[in-house]
Amino acid sequence: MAHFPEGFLWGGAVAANQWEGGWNLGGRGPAMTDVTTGGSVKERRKITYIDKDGNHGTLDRHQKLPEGAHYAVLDEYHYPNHEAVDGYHHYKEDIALFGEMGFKQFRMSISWSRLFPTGLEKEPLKEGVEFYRDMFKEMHKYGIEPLVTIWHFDTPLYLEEHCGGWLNRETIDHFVRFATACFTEFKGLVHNWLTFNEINNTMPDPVFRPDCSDEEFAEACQHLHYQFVASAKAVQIGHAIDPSNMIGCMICGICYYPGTCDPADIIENRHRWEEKIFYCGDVQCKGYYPTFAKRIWDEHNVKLDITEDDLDDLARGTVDMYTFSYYMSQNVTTHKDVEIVGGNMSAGSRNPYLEYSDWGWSTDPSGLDYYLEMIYDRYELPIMVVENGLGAYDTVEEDGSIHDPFRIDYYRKHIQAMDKAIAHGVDLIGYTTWGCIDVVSAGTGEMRKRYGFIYVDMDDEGKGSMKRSRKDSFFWYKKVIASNGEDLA
Ligand code: BGP
Repeated sequence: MAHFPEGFLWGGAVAANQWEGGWNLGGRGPAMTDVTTGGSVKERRKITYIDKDGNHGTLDRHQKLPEGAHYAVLDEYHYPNHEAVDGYHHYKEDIALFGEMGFKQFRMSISWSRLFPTGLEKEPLKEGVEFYRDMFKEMHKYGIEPLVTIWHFDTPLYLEEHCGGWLNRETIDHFVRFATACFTEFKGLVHNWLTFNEINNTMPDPVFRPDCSDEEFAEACQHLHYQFVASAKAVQIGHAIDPSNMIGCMICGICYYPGTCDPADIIENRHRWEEKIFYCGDVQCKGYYPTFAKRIWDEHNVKLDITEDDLDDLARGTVDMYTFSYYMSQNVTTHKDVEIVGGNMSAGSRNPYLEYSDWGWSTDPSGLDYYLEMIYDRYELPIMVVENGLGAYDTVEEDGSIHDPFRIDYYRKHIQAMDKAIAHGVDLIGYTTWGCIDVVSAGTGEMRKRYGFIYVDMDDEGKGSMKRSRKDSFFWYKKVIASNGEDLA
C-alpha cells in the first residue's frame, strides 16, 4: 500500500533556457546561456566574447570578462540554448503530452529577459507576458497546475555585463520588479512559485572548485546575500498580491556522507552540510543566518555588505515550502588517496557501494529518503522534490520505439524512497522529474544526455526534426500517476 496523499502533485520539470529556445524572438534579450557553447562530459562549456582588439576568446564559467571585452555570439561555435528543443513553438504539443501522462503539475521557468530584455525596463514586454499567459491557460485545460521558477540561471546578459550582475545591490530591485510583474500578470493562473533555482550552487564546493580563492568565496557569499534579500522581498510581495500563493526556496539537494569513520571526515561532512545545504535553506526557511555562518565567513575572510533592512526583509520573507533537486549523494573525505567523482557542481570520493552514470553521477535512492527526513525534521515545512532523474543515452529502434528500462528502474527506486519518507511522517506534497521531455543539458550543453519520458529528435550539433516521441517510461509514469504511486511495476 503506497502512502502518497490524495492530491499529490505528480509531474515533470524543465527550465526556460533549456527547453524554450526562441532566444531572439518576441523581443527577448540575451542571457548568459546564449553566449555559452555546447560541451561534453570531458570538455567544459565555454562562454564566448570579443576582446577590446576584436579577437575572439572563451572563458570558463567562473572566469571574469577581460577588461574592455564584451560577450558575443561567434560564428565558429554552436549555442544549444538558442533553439533548445523549441518549446517556444511546441508548448501546446508538449503540454498535451504531459496531459496525456496525467501530470498534475508542470514546473517551468520564466525567462527574465523575455519580459525585461535588459533587466532595466520599467514594464514587462507585452509579447512575453502573453506568451506565458497562453502557456498557463494551456496547462489548465489539462488540469495541470503550473509550478513557476522565477529565476533559473538566467539573469539578463545586460545586467551581468554592464551592471555587475548579482554583485551589485541594485540587481535586487531589478529582480523584484521582474518578480512583481510575474505575480501581477499571472495572478489567478499560477499559485505555486519558486524564487531561485538551486540557489546554493553559488556556494563553491571545495572539491569541485579547489582553486577557489577567498576573494571569490567572499563574492559568492555576497551574491547569495543579495539573492536571499531579493527572494525575501519577492515572497512578501507575492503574498501581498495573492495570499493564496505558495512560494518556495529551491536547493540543489545532495546527500553528503562521511567518506570514512575518521573523525576528521565526520566533521568535514558536517561542515559540508552546513555550507552547501543548510546555509541557504536556513536563511530562506528560518529568516536569519545560522550560527555556523560565522565560522564559514571567518574561514574565508568574508565581510558582507548587509544592512538592518536586509535582516528585516529576511525575517519577513521566509518561504512557505522547501523544494529541492535530488540526483545523487556525495562522499566527503579529508583523505587524499581517493578517486574523485563529480556532478552537478559538486565532487567527492567514489562510493564503492553505489553505481555511477555515464556522466559520473551516483545513483542513490536511499539518499533521497535520508535527505527528506533530515530536512523535514529541520524545517517542518511542506516539501516538494522538484528535480530528479537519470541523464542517459537513448536508442531509437527501427520502428521508432525507445526502450528505457534503466530510467524506469531509477524512478521506481526513487519513488519508493519518497513513499518511505511519507510513511515516516514527511509532508511531501509533490514530485516533478527533471527534463520530463528531453532538454539541453545545463552542465554539458549536450542533447545526448537525456532525461525525458518524451524523446526529442535533436542532436548535439543542433540537427534534427524536433519531433516528439513517447519512450517506454512515458507509459510507465502514466500508470504511476493514475495509481497515485501504487503501481510501480
Ligand atoms: C540542475 C538544474 C537543471 C538541470 C539538472 C540536470 O542543476 O537545475 O537545470 O539541468 O541539474 O543537470 P544536467 O543538465 O547538467 O544533467
